[in-house]
This record gives sequence, C-alpha cells and structure tokens, in this order.
Amino acid sequence: MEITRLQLDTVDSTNTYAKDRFAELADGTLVVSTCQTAGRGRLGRKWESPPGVNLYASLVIKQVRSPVLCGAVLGLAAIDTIRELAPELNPFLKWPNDVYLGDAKVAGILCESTGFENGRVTGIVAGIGLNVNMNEAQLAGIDQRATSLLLAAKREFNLKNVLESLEKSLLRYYTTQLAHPNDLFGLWQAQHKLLGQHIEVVDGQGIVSGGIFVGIEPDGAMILRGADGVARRFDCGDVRIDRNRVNWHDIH
Ligand code: BT5
Repeated sequence: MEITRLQLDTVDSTNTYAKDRFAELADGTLVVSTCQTAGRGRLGRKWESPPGVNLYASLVIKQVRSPVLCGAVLGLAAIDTIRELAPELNPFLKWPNDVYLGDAKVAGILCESTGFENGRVTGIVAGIGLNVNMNEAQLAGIDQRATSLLLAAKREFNLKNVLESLEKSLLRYYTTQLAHPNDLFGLWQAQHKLLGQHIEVVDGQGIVSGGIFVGIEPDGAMILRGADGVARRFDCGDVRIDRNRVNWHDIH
C-alpha cells in the first residue's frame, strides 16, 4: 500500500478527474491540482479554488471497509497535517466532514462512491480542499465563516511541505482503515470536539434543530438531543455553531 501522487496544473475538479478515470487509477492514487475551475462541495455547492494558494486533492480508495471511514481517513490526516505544521492551532472535525479552526472552516471533504457490488460500496473518491495561503480578500467571497492556515497562524506555508505531510498521514490512516477499522472510528470520533456541546443541525429540507450533539453512530449518522430530551438521528445535514454558546475551553 502506498500513496502515489498524480500532479495536475489545472482541472475542473480533482474528484471528477479521479471518478472519470477510477478504473485505470491505482488504489492510493492522490490526484492533486494547483487549480480547480469547478471545485465542488456537497449538494452541488461550489468549492472556492483559487490557483496556487491551497491544496486540492482526491484520494482513490479501492479497499472500502465502510464509506464513513473513508471520510475519516482524510479528516484525520488533515488534522495531523495542521498540527504538524502549525502546532499552535487547534483544528477539530465538525460533522459530517469539515475541518474547523475556531468558528471558521479551513477544509472540506467530499466523498463520492464510484462502485457497488452486492449492495456494498467498493470504490470511493475522497477529496479534500485545505485552505493554506488563501488571503483575507479571497476568503471574503465565501458565504460562511472560512479561514486558512495563513490567516490563523499569521504566516505563509510551503505548499510542498503541506502536501508531503498530508500524504504521510493519508498513508497511515488508510492503513489503519484496512487493518483496524474500529480504531479509526474511535480516533475520528475523538476529533469531533463539539460532542457534548450545543449546536444546530440544518436538515435536507432546511429545517433547523437545536440541541446537544451527543454522539456519532458507526454508520456516520449524528445524534442530537433536543431541549425536550428526545434524541434524534441525522443521516445528513449541516451543523451550525453559535460561537457564543460553544465552550471553547473544551476545544484543544
Ligand atoms: C465541502 O462541501 O466542504 C466539501 C469540499 C470538498 C472540496 C474538495 S477540493 C478537492 C476535491 N475536488 C472537488 O471538486 N471537491 C473536493 P460542503 O460541506 O457542501 O461545503 C461547501 C460550502 O463551503 C460552500 O457552499 C461555501 O459556503 C463553503 N466554501 C466554499 N469554498 C470554500 C473554501 N475554499 N473554504 C472554506 N469554505 C468554503
């Protein structure tokens, strides 16, 4: 098992590129591009991808223990990369697949299934966009609170170092996914620092529910306990945080 980089200059989306060529790309290929002209988020949303300042990468995963764990491989690798290059920062995961610094998004992950056999997912392209040297003006165009390593750490980062660190961590967590999937789930859960805190979830219909984030199920669903004490399960949705209600001391 190894991570093999496939470097592009420009592409519509590294996820689309990897999905279109999934059969011919080896397991563990990391498609990286300097620029994306049509970077995508979930549900047809746009991922801002200015050239030369950030990381845009998609991992070809052909050995899938569970789709949830594929997102976990990228999320945990991103956390380790940020900690290695900027130990003063406190990154955490925000369900379902975001990486946050304080109350702002620094990275997003998009997992897309590419193969099914007997009702099981057999192939996934897991993409990550990590804001590295994006400046304040570039971030200002995003319609939710967003940040970059540059903005948070107040210094520039060498993109090559960031990528090499990410690749090292991707290899480690992909290997864990294969050999010790339960361990990987535990590690992933532990990085959800909003567990136990008050948050809001916006579901697919746009309905907002507030409550305490009490857990994540093995299939990736999140559990929210409302003010009425009733626990509700969400298979998908967007989590909103109210910076004044989060106990930031618990996030370190
Ligand atoms: C995501 O979607 O967060 C998944 C983003 C995945 C991007 C990577 S880049 C490499 C690979 N190739 C692709 O085409 N995609 C993947 P979602 O949770 O739906 O969040 C999208 C929302 O995040 C947008 O609607 C904006 O509000 C916000 N956003 C857009 N660009 C951003 C950026 N650069 N930094 C922070 N937030 C951003």
